[in-house]
Amino acid sequence: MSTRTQNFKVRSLDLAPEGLKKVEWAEQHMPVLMALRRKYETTKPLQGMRIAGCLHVTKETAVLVRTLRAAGAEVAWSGCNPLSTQDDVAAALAADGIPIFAWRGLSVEEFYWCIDQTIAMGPTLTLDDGADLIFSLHNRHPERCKDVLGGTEETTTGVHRLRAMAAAGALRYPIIAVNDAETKWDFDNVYGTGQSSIDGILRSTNVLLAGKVFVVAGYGHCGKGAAMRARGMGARVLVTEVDPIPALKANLDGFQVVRMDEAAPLGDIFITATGMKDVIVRRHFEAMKDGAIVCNTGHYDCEINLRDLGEVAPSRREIRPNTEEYRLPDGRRIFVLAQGRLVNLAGAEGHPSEVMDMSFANQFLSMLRLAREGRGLPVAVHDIPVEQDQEIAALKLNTMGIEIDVLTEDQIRYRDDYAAGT
Ligand code: 3DD
Repeated sequence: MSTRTQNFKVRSLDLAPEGLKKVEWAEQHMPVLMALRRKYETTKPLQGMRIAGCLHVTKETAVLVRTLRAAGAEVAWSGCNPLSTQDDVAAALAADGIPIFAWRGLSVEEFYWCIDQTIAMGPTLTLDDGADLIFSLHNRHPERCKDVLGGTEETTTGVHRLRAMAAAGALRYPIIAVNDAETKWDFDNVYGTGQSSIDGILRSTNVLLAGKVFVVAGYGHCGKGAAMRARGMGARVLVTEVDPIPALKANLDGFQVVRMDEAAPLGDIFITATGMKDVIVRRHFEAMKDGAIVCNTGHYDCEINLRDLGEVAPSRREIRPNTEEYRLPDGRRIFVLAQGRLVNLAGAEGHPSEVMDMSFANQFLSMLRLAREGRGLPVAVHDIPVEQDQEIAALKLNTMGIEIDVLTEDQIRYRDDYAAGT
């Protein structure tokens, strides 16, 4: 049972000491966010702000929460996925006085109850990953929206939904699309997902990747990362797509592009990274070889149709933590990781701290921007300013001790001289 006290609900406070050590480890690998914490902990520009956050409770998120609080904000937190909360980290935040409502394995009803506890705090800013918090505010607590200066969104699926919401005229406050920052999208989604998805598969199965046929559904930033790292481990990678442009990119990156119907009988390991539902369905399961491993690294658990699998494979059992064996009538076994939820967070610890450092620097700076100018921003989905991307990338390079060249005045004149000719 979880521990319920007046202002948090976590698995058990006893886990706090272990969680604190994880957070300290992450702080050592997030130099950009720590530099921003030192820069703003005196002036406290978020003083008076109440931030409701709904984002995977990991050691990296704890560093973000502590940085927001150091900048003066009151912060209340829930997880954005029923299986991704690291219970010891949640306990460390609770022990540190953060109103946090999150534990691994909560039900869907409890998931929304946790979000509601953070809404009850009366947020003036929201920080979301998958738009469940924003959607809950708009749909179930619309009276609270008038007090919200603005919000941010961390992931591709969330930004897509919020752009649709804005287009439908249903959005009630401005949103900054943190996911679409170059220093997030091109790093967290590619290098983070690439490493953490393989990490989740290996922690759940410990299978050898070398020589295996590794099927990646979706060649967006996340799928590209997973394909790149699986190839690096010696797997033979097949890519499936519905969009001709990423399909072409995959082909020119040296991956064989096929339809899922062709991949189904060939694959040893399948990972979905599409953001779309029903990517792997009944007919694919029926065609798979004995021992096929299926997992997902997209935000929601709709990409692998487990209802279909349950119908063709009525017998199932947990054969390893995070690994369920579905047995078909003819004896073939299909293994599903993390109940079809994002395998990198539900099966491992999510992306490494070094890439989350930049994602969360974007979150932090976007919170500052909304606190300063949220009221004046149009109710729409906004990109982060290019200067912010440049600032974060330069800060990151600096922490790595990497120096780059600088354009001379003459070169800048040349670049902007449209009459320069050949
Ligand atoms: N996400 C992946 N790893 C994470 C970590 N270590 N902490 C917090 C969140 C983490 C999810 C993000 O990559 C988010 O950008 C997404 O879902 O796209």
